[in-house]
Amino acid sequence: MKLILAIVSNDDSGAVSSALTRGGFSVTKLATTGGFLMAGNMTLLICGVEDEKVDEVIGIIAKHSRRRTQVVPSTSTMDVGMYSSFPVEVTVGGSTIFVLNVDRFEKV
Ligand code: 2BA
Repeated sequence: MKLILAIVSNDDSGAVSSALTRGGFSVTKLATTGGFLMAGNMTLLICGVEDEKVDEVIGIIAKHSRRRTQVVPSTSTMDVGMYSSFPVEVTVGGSTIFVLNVDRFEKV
């Protein structure tokens, strides 16, 4: 039996947790913050996953949090008090997943 920890972006967390719940998995969402960018993300706890279901869980997470590019507006200063706006492509989404062994799992 495994505990799966998945760190997903806030934008994708709703779709990922809904899909996992529909798939019959129990999910707990923790609001977390990345140590590098200090931006909010979401850590999903999926506990009590049978070994043979781990790939299914990872597949669901991957399907709903794919890494993709997005064009966002950015500005730069032109030294004479003027700003120019131009689109830049940034990568968003993706998940970081840890699979841990569970020695004992009980609900009392
Ligand atoms: P990702 O590698 O996709 O990581 C996204 C978030 O997942 C991280 O947020 C962190 O909260 C978590 N995470 C990733 N790997 C982890 C691990 N081994 N253990 C625990 N948590 C982990 P941030 O730390 O804010 O990082 C955001 C993005 O910044 C990262 O995206 C990566 O592209 C970049 N990054 C992170 N640390 C970096 C570093 N030391 N140097 C260069 N880029 C870094």
